[in-house]
Amino acid sequence: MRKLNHAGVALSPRPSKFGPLLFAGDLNEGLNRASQYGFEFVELSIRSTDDVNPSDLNDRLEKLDLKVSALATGQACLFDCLCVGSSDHQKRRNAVEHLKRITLLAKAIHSASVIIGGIRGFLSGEAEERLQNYKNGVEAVRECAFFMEEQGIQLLIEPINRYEMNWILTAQQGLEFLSDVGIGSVKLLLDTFHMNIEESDTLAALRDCGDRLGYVHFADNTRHAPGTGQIDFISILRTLKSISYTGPMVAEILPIPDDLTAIRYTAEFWEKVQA
Ligand code: LER
Ligand code: MN
Repeated sequence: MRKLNHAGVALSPRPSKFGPLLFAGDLNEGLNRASQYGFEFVELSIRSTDDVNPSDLNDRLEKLDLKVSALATGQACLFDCLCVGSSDHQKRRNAVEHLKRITLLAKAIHSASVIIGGIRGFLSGEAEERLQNYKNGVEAVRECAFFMEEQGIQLLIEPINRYEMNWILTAQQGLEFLSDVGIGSVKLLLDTFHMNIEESDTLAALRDCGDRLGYVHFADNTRHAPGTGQIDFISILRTLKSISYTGPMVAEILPIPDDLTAIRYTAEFWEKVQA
């Protein structure tokens, strides 16, 4: 099997009720299979910094010729109330401190980036109150971005669809948020599953991001392996090429029909489109 350059799969070291993660609770199996199929990257969805042992993981990664493309952080908001958009000052502080610990973990396992997606949580309130909560969220992310910049870790902001989140749903809103944060190194992560719900023109949204796009999640409209549904990935790949995108392309998909078949379908998709 040849190396699937730039391609990766999203895994979770612990079992998780958050669905689109392969081999959740069996990291070793996930790493073995990712390596067997030739993926360059794994992304790890981390609920707590205790989820992995950095030195053991570094050994495994080296043996299996894998790199960690990013640490995803949403589980901490979903399950532990550590949410960046919280209206409660102390809860926001806890989320920021948690993200700083995750940043140090990223550094220890040579992960290039940390994702702020689901960890934003919901913005509460109407009008002025909501605007204040948004501004507090911007401040919290700016503090994380400064810290990550100092540590040499890329911060990625992921727009997420309306059924899971109520702020930063589209690429355009993501770009506005980046300009509110005002730190040039922060980039966007776009997820084809969310884009299929929120964008009126996915290809134009990718083009509008240009070099502010730092990472892409690949999943089909069903959130199954890319290539198994209705999304036109050939046009997406062509558009990514046209904006000179060379970053990670990570399948964040449901383990359907099962983990092994889902990772195999993903590898077959990349074999086909890279042929
Ligand atoms: C995370 O990458 C994601 O895509 C979201 O669905 C998280 O809630
Ligand atoms: Mn995603």
